[in-house]
Amino acid sequence: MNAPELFALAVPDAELVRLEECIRRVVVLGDPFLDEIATHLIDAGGKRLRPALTLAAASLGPGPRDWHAASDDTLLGAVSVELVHLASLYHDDVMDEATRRRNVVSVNARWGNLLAIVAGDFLLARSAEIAASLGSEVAQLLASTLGRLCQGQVSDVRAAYRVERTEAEYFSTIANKTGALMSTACRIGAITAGLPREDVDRLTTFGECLGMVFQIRDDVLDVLASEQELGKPPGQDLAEGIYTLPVQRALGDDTVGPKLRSLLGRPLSGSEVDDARALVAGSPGIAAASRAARRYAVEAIDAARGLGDGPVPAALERLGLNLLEDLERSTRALAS
Ligand code: GRG
Repeated sequence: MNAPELFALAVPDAELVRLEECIRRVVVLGDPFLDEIATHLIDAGGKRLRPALTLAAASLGPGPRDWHAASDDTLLGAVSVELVHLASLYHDDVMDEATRRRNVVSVNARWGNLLAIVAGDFLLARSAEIAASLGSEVAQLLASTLGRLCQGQVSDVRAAYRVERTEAEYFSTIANKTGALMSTACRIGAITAGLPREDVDRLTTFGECLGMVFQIRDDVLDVLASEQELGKPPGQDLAEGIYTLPVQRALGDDTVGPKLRSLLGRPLSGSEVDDARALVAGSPGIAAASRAARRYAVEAIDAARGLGDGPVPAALERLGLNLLEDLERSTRALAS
């Protein structure tokens, strides 16, 4: 399954067009230089998974649980979520000295770190302004989510090259880095559509658990996938000393652990990254990470089922299943 199919939520095309128009309208203020930097990654594409979650959640308002046109508030909520995500990518690429993002040159590589950071701040500012127009609950939610993103990023930086990083630390970091914004994307859709509180909470749980599955899958793919599949060199986490769940489990394995431990804990050369990837790929760490993802996927799917019958709950459930099945397929392919 390719990426668009894997992540497809079946948002109607007309809604996706409205979303794209709204993102650009909010960001383009008429200064050609700033406009170009601020729209660089928007034009480069991306899955738009988070705003799609907002639109899906809002479609669960009164009436059949099918797709319908989002209100202006929901659309702005979806845009504010995507802008926080974009800003985090601008800043993350500066921190990682990344050269590519969304299959184009990264903002920092093209315009330098200073402009990449300030342009990221600009996107955040636009997001905050929109969020404020949607009321204090949405504004507060987005601000606390931003705080969680920063907490997640700081804990990743602090964990660099620490082979003794605990699994509890790993789970809390990915919940903050990835679970938080997916959860908020769903919650903002639910709030702006005036859903009953129990559905707001179900959608929040769905987004948080989906984010966990998404990130564990990402971390497994960093070990297993090729550069062509990833669109960036594999093993980047290992190279940067970020030891994710499959690596942690491999470190705890009696057969592979000692050899892996002797490699890690310091920056690695290209061939050492390949050696470390091969050790983790040949360890029980991949299957263990896949089992952990399954637990979160089951929780996400349960939450989606609690949202009743209809195309939109079914699409949410399918998304959770797709991510899990894709991860389990990679794990099985390795074993065979
Ligand atoms: C300035 C908002 C802000 C935050 C500062 C840099 C930082 C703190 C946080 C970064 C957190 C981070 C990079 C988390 C990873 C998120 C992630 C899974 C990105 C990839 O998401 P996709 O695959 O990307 O949905 P596309 O390009 O498809 O949108």
